[in-house]
Amino acid sequence: MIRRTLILAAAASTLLAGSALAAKAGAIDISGAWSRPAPAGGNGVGYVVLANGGKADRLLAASTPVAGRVEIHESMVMGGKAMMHPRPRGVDLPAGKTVALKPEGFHLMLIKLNRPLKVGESVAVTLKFEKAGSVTVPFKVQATAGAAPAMDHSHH
Ligand SMILES: [Cu+2]
Repeated sequence: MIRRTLILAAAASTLLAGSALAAKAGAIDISGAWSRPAPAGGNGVGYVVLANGGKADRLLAASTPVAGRVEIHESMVMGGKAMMHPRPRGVDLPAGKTVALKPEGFHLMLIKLNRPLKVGESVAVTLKFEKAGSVTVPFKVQATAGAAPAMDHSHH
């Protein structure tokens, strides 16, 4: 696992000069991983783009040393109100398709952060795929995704 992570990190830095935000698990290209600043004891989020160049797969779970656990959620608007629902079965990654975990859609929820997440740092999140196995990816902590509105995660 450690050896694989090192190889992936080296490959990512070679392929994307200046960016350590891409990795690969099997046929799945992982890019654009980011998170938001959040206080210790609170919940953080994780967004990432998964491009599946192989057979149908699934994002099953995720974990990180900075949170007690990670859940996969889906945001949706119901009756004009933004809500989130756990997706215990994970996220389908159809063959040849790109699925983005992003604000107002699927996201990782980093439950009960054991330390604050600060803008500019990266947190290691391990993504577990049904077929492609596990890979650890740095999620860059940044204030915004650009036009994306801030989401309220306080109901957790
Ligand atoms: Cu959530």
